[in-house]
Amino acid sequence: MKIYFAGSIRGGRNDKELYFKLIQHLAKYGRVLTEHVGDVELTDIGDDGPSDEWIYNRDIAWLQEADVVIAEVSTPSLGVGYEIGKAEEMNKKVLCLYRSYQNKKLSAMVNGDKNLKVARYKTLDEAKKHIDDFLGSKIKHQL
Ligand code: 6IA
Repeated sequence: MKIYFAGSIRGGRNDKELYFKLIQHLAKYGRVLTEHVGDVELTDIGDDGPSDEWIYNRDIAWLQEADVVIAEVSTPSLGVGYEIGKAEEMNKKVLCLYRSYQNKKLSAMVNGDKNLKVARYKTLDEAKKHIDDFLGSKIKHQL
């Protein structure tokens, strides 16, 4: 299974360790195409590629290639929101993981979209359980 993990880069890197741990868990299910999102050395400047256009084209190609998309949406990110919209357009199954804190509400454009699976969690173990339920059902669905 090819997995596209989306998480904030220029939107802010506060959750980078969490992304790293989620990606480690996802790797048990298949190949995570976007491992760099969990790179703890990566800052919110976020440019290693030749240009933003190159990064965009590579990420869209990976989205197309992916079987599922897992987006961590607790740190608001334009890029992650864009990727979720694109993935939906491509008819991909999308799981959005949201850690509610400080009474901050998730964007209505994600929370209100019935084509997305939005899962709330507080602990890493809860987030992993959501992933297991989502990918477990995806595997069964394919059989
Ligand atoms: O608006 P943001 O930067 O927060 O958007 C983050 C999302 O866009 C992530 O889910 C990524 O898939 C994608 N993205 C944004 N910047 C990059 C990037 N920069 N490389 C790959 N995907 C990106 C280069 C960083 C590099 C060290 C790998």
